[in-house]
Amino acid sequence: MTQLDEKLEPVLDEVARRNPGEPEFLQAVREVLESLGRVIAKRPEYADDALIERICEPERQIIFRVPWIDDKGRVCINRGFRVQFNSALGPYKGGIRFHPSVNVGIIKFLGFEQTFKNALTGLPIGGGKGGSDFDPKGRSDAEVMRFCQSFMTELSRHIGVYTDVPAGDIGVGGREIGYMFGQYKRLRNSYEAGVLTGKGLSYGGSRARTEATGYGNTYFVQSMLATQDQSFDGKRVVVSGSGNVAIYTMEKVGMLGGTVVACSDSNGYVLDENGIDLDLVKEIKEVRRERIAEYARIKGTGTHYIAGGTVWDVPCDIAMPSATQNELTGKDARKLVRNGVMAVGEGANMPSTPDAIHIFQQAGVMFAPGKAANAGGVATSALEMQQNASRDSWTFEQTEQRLATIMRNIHDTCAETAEEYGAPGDYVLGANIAGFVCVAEAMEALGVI
Ligand code: NDP
Ligand code: 2IT
Repeated sequence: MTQLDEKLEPVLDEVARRNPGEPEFLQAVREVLESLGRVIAKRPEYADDALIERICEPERQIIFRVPWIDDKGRVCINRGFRVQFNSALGPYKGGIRFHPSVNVGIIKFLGFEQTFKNALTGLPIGGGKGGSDFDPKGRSDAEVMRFCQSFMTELSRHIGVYTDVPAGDIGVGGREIGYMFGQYKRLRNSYEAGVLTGKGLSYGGSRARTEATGYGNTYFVQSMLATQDQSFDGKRVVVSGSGNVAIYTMEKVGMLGGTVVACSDSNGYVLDENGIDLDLVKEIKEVRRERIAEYARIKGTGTHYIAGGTVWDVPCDIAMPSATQNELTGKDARKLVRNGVMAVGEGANMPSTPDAIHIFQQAGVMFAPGKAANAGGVATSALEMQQNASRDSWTFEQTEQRLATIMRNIHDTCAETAEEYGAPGDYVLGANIAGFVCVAEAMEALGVI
């Protein structure tokens, strides 16, 4: 594992002291700090004025009560969060996650990652993240609506077109964004379309935003493969998850000639050697909101559902983790390497454990870290903000073209930065340094903030 520069050890110690019981946040900070040793060796001024310490401290953290009433008339309580991490480059920008595992440490790690990811897009957006420990599974549309309205009643005090612009993440898709936008509009008596992104096309959403994260990750991996004269054509691909990011990763991989043979949800995975039938996955997940086990039940012979298993047991050329943090462990990485994996593209945020990343890099597997590879979602959110600000609406082709160019630029920036700092091919280092330098330069220019 990369060693931490001794000048940065006290920074990490202080972050650990200040944020007890938040292992995911510490994991994300440690990974970035491990990359920064090379930066402060080259440009010592970045270690001045507690700049790195300031970057590790969120600008503002909001925690609130979300009371709501279920279909049986019972009062339920959840906890809501918004961590406004860094606004040096633009208004805070980042998704909202509804999942029972959400706590302040999870939201903080996501906000920290988001800050550098957003910088890498080259667009004027700061970093933030929000969410709740609300579990939408098994809830009726009416319950989800009442929850979203209550959540937004408090959140609306803290967001705005020029302040903070949330979007979706795990458990928050088009339905939830619609309910939240509806409530925001009522509370403000003002149609501020640009306050949320990921909106429906009928009320100010952008074409290609739904597809953007999965398509973007696939474009990133395509660029990475091209550096070794490889492509998706004829490759066997495994994708974890079967939500927004996973579905549109599978779609673009198929368009580029790859075959996705397995995908999953939190209960298990399905294997289909003929290639996953994406229309069926969309029907199960986007329309019926059912479990992936249904896939094998409907398809029958030739498909397998493995309850409780890990999708990383399936041999593949390319792995694209698209579910959640720390879903791909050192053990999984060793298995993938043994099975001949050549590239990994992280659609999810921090899905590979530090151990797993180390194993991939040591084995010479091309590795695309989430904060670069999944930036297409937030980049297209920024394009949605542009369209809302100019009261315009672009075609799918135009928007996807912008996304493809942005992803190519992020790839090239990460590759060139890794090269410049003496670690060619290390996209983790390239992404961390390039993202950091952007944020650090803006913060220096703005004085002690
Ligand atoms: P969705 O809610 O649409 O899908 C999430 C998928 O991951 C589901 O299949 C879900 O299974 C699975 N999953 C979630 N949590 C767990 C868990 N604890 N253990 C096992 N499986 C789990 O979310 P998205 O597709 O939007 O997000 C997926 C990942 O991509 C997240 O890490 C998110 O932060 C990241 N991301 C999302 C972006 C976006 O634009 N949406 C942009 C950039 C990154 P189940 O239904 O069983 O829970
Ligand atoms: O993690 C992410 O980048 C997202 N969930 C998307 C954020 C956004 O503002 O579009």
